[in-house]
Amino acid sequence: MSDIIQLFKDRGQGHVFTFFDDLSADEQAGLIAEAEQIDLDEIETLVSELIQTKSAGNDAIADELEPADFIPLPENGDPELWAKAVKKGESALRTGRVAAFTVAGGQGTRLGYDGPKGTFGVTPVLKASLFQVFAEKILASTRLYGRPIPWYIMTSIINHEATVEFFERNEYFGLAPEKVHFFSQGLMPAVDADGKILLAGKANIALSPDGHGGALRALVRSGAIREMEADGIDVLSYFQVDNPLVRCIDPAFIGFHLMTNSDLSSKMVPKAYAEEKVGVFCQKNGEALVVEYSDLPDKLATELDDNGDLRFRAGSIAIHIFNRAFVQRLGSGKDKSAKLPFHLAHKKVPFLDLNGETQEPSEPNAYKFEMFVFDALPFAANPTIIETAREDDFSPVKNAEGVDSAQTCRDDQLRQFARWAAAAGIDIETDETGLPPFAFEVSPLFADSAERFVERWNGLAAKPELTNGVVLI
Ligand code: UD2
Repeated sequence: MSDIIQLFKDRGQGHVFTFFDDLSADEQAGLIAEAEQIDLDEIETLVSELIQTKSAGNDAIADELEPADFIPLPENGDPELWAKAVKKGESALRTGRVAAFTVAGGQGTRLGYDGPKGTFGVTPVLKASLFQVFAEKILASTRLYGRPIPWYIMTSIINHEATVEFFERNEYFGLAPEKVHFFSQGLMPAVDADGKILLAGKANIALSPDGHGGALRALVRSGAIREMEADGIDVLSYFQVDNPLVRCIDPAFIGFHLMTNSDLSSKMVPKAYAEEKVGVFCQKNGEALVVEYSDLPDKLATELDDNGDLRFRAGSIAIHIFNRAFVQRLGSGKDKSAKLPFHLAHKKVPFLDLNGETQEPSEPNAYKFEMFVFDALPFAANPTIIETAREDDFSPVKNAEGVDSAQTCRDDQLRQFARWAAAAGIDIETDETGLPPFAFEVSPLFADSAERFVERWNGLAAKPELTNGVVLI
């Protein structure tokens, strides 16, 4: 018997091999390979610490939390400091120190879209995909600063092949293919309430991605970090696949990160309302951390300060800059004192029972374990948080309808294009929210900021009329 089967039996997980003798040689090898990826010590610890121990409850942390400090926008703070940051960031870009990094391994279940989320069409006229928008922003920065900006994309077993195929089919949207790197994130098994690992089929364990926090170890395991080191890259600009408004490459943000010698920098926006589904930047015993919305006690989420603003208002919009050496330290797992914790998710997971029958549970039956990338914050030296304007950095597509949907994101893109047009003196009538009455589009290759738009527009010999369906490329 294979050692791994014996090991699973000894650790009370032998049922994973119940149907082993019915499998073909290939299937047996596949199941063994899946089992070998699982760290049974880790699973045992997680089951005893997260499932079998009752948590102390949210209110226990409430007394220790303080709002985190952040650098306000220039109009609320120090414009000279921002100008210095922009210069510093631009210089890092001109010397080729920066890579872009997108986490795109999630399942995107809420959107109800069948395919990698990055392939979802989001722009108002062309319905260009999220990946295309990011690619063009990166290409625009590459042209502006005269140095290639490598792009690392983390996928998962669910969407890796389809993602790579999408880029190939679209000729990498004009980027140099050798500068676009894909790697798959790690997996964790789902377990039942007794900590037993679930089977997805006779030859498969119920495995799912290990959360975006898995990015740190995946960056190390895949060799990406070593490659960056060889290329002289030490700044990783991190963003999620669901947010086409993000400034993928933001010189001011990069500059602040470098000026403060930070291991991990983050952007915040003031929360729009107390229940908004974003994590909140806090401090505990002098250390910065993000408390996820579901973990923030209600009394803190709704507390007001003396000005009548939310006291805990620094919303995390999942835009960060990582220092390469910091990723290496956390992702290699060598520093035992700096390990991302796992979070528990109680979910409905279809599984094969021990009679070989597939069960489709109607209630949550299983626990999944996920790491969150922002849990790296307490381990970071000089964590820096800067404010950003929501309308220029954040409008995610998460849901099929309602808030954070394709519709709200389309409207936010249109408002941005209309603001840029207004900055160039173009007269477009908008409603009171800034939304124009027709759809037009500005490709990032034409302009990816108001300043750039004005410059490009003024340089056009023949200026088109901005009407319905017009696209500036
Ligand atoms: C995330 C943040 C939330 C806020 C919000 C902003 C968490 C837990 N919460 O909420 O605080 O910042 O975003 O939009 O992150 N992903 C992977 N692998 C995985 C899981 C997720 O790559 O195993 C990627 C996924 O493809 C997406 C991103 O991580 O790009 C966010 O995942 P999500 O949609 O689960 O996060 P959400 O909306 O709960």
